[in-house]
Amino acid sequence: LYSYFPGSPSWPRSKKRLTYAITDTAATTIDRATLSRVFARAFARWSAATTLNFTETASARDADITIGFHAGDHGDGEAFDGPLGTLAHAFSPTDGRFHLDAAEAWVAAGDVSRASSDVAVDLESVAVHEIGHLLGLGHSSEPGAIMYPTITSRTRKVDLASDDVVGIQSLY
Ligand code: TQI
Ligand code: CA
Ligand code: ZN
Ligand code: ZN
Repeated sequence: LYSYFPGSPSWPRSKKRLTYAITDTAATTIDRATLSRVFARAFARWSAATTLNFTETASARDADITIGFHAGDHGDGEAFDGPLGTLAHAFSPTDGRFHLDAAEAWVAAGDVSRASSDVAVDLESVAVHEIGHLLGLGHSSEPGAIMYPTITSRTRKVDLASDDVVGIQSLY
């Protein structure tokens, strides 16, 4: 079963268009075009299940959601920890911050199960989960759900389960 954050915060129900900016990329070797494509695909999973729309914008100042790669202590009290452990974190609505651990062996294209690194992590899978948090979903007790709080390294999991869909549709 899905859950929400305490108090069930959400983006305003009248606001159907949310914008995002990919702002801090200095700490990753993944190129900009690839990042744009992967995050667009991750947002599309959620827009397909809701009346929400997501558009990338170049300006962080105008963006509802900001996405960036950070290493170690990056000033928000939630330090990253090197390969594996915490992969990424996102804050509840309407904060909009989504941070990824720059130390992960991110796989942005191709088959993560065949990656050369045994600590490889699929970027799109983590993005789909963190966008769930950005929109207001907490964790699910359903092992098949995107919002289930465990992912195996070298695994791709990007399809919303009906539990995720019912959860997000009940919030928006
Ligand atoms: N990051 C945790 C997560 O996103 C951070 C976190 C813990 C959190 N509790 C939270 C965020 C409550 C919001 C609300 O769950 S993580 C997974 C999963 C992580 C974990 O790096 O451990 C995924 C990132 F669910 F598979 F375990 C992505 Cl998909
Ligand atoms: Ca980590
Ligand atoms: Zn952070
Ligand atoms: Zn989570």
